[in-house]
This record gives sequence, structure tokens and C-alpha cells, in this order.
Amino acid sequence: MRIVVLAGGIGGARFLRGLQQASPDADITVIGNTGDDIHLFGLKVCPDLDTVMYTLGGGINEEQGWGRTDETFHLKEELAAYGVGPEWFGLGDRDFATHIVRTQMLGAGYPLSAVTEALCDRWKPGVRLIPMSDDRVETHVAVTLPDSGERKVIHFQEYWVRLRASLAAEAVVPVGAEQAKPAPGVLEAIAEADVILFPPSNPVVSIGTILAVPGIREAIADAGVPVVGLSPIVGDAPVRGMADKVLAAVGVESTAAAVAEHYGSGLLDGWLVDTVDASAVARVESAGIRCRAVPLMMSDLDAAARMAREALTLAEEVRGA
Ligand code: FO1
Repeated sequence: MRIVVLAGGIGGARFLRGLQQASPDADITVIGNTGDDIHLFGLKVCPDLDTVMYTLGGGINEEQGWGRTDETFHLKEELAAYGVGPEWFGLGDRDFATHIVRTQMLGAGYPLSAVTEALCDRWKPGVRLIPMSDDRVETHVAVTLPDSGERKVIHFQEYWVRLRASLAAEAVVPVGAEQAKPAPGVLEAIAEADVILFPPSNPVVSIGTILAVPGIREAIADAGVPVVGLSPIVGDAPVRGMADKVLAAVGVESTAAAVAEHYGSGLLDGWLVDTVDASAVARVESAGIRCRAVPLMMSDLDAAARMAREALTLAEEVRGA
């Protein structure tokens, strides 16, 4: 079974671990979001790619869902001692090695997809991890600063990590997406997939950014195989992160049904909502998307595996319809 998964950060990575347990023989290709990427200290940092790679490769800081386990921050402290910031982005010593190797290889002319493959040679995540594009795409967020009333566009990481999404996101812009091309292997994987899954990643800044790369949304819509998503919103609130903040920026209410409608029946064939949102099933089905209410809290690996099995079951129901 060839499965393609569009993944962002923490939610996507945890779901993938469940999918591997639920379908151990599947050939899984992950199309990773790179809109969260940030250049710091002369290095290219790819948070969502690294979260998938570390989580599936066994190196993730489990409670954070990002960065490395057994981490130290001497390099960061030394940089701060020189007055070199930013201090608000917690890059650890072990994590720096990944960014140094990545930046070195990019500097030598390797595309991000080849670099990611090389990094995965070490981590062996058990999936093929392809960035959505080899071209630079960086999500920026428009905010109005409270004291000055000044409107500013800031990098997604500054909005997410430094500001903790404390200001309303007035616009979310994946800068460079329009000129970006799908990375080698992305469209082929979609064309050859038996099923395509949208894990409970952020529908705007993670999955939305991947879909913003010209050609990807169309390839999925035309793939002719079941496309099934899992709601990142449970009980009108994001399970994790601050998806509601960016959903508002694109005019989507923070509900399981609204996210399904946002993706649309042209893209989604099936949608899983949590049992607390069982009342949303009828609305999603009336939008032309098959919907089931199942437990969606990824409290542990077995819970994630159950969710993955539910998604694959719904995909087969859709296929048979
Ligand atoms: N998230 C935080 O909330 N605080 C941090 O200091 C932080 C540092 C960090 C360093 C490397 C990395 O790969 C991810 C990091 N993240 C941090 C998470 C990151 O902001 C998110 O994982 C994604 O960008 C959103 O999914």
C-alpha cells in the first residue's frame, strides 16, 4: 500500500508514528512543509522536516515535540554573550549539527530534497521524507503592533515562538510559494499513491502551505484515490498549537466542520472528527465529504495508531463507494 501524507510539525509527526504502527508494511512518503523554515546564524533551519525526521528517527524531545532529546544550549548561550540573537528561538547544540550539515550541503549545491535524504540516512525515519519544494518558501504573518498601531509583517517563527501568537494574524503569506515548484518526487508520489492522508497538522501554515505550491493541490485533486483528513480541531479548539489564530486570518471558524469545508470536497473525500464533534458529521457529509466521529486525541502511540487505522478504513469505504 503506497500512502502519501502531507505533514507539518508536531501533530503530523505523531500521527505518522501511529500510521507506521497501524500499517507496518506500507510504503509511506511524507511531503513536508517548509514554510516554517528560518535562516538563523547563517544556517537554514527546517522545523517541520526536522520534527518528522527526529520523531520517526527516535531523536525528538518528546514532551516538546520539537528539537532534540538530551539537549544542551552552550552554543546559544555563547552567541547571546556576544549579543548575537535571536534568543527567543531555542536552538540546541545537538540540533545545530543538523543545520550546519544542511547549510553546508545546500552551499555545495545540493537541493533541499537531496539534503533531506542525506540527513535521513542517519535518522532512518522509515518513511521517504520529501520537502514540498526545493525552492525557498517562508511563511510570514501580518500583525498590528498594539502600542504603536503599526502594521508589520513578521516571520512565522517570530509570530509563533516570540509572540506566542498573542496578536491577531491579519494575513498569513507563504512568501515564495507562487514561484515554487514541487520538489522532485512529490508529484510522482501523489500520482502513484493508493491513499493520501492529511494528518491533524495546521490547515493553514502546514497543509495549506504545501497546497499553495503550484501543482500539488491539483495533483491531489486529480489523483483519483481516496484523500482522507483528520481534524486538528477538537471541540472548537486546536488540540495543540494555535491553529485557531491562523484559521481566523483566512476566515475559517475554528471548528472541525469548517476546516473540512475549507479543504473542500474537491480535495477531501473523507474527514475524521473527534467523538465530541459527532454533531458535525451531518454538516461535513452535506458538503460532499464522508465523515466519521472517532477519538482523535493522540494521547499515546496506540491512540495515534487507532486514528490511522480509522483513516485507512474510511479511505477504503470511500474507494468502495
Ligand atoms: N517552538 C517553540 O515554541 N519555542 C522554541 O524555542 C522553538 C525552537 C525550535 C528550534 C528548532 C525547531 O526545529 C523547532 C523549534 N520550535 C520552537 C518549534 C517550531 O516553532 C514549530 O515546530 C514549527 O515551526 C511549527 O510547527
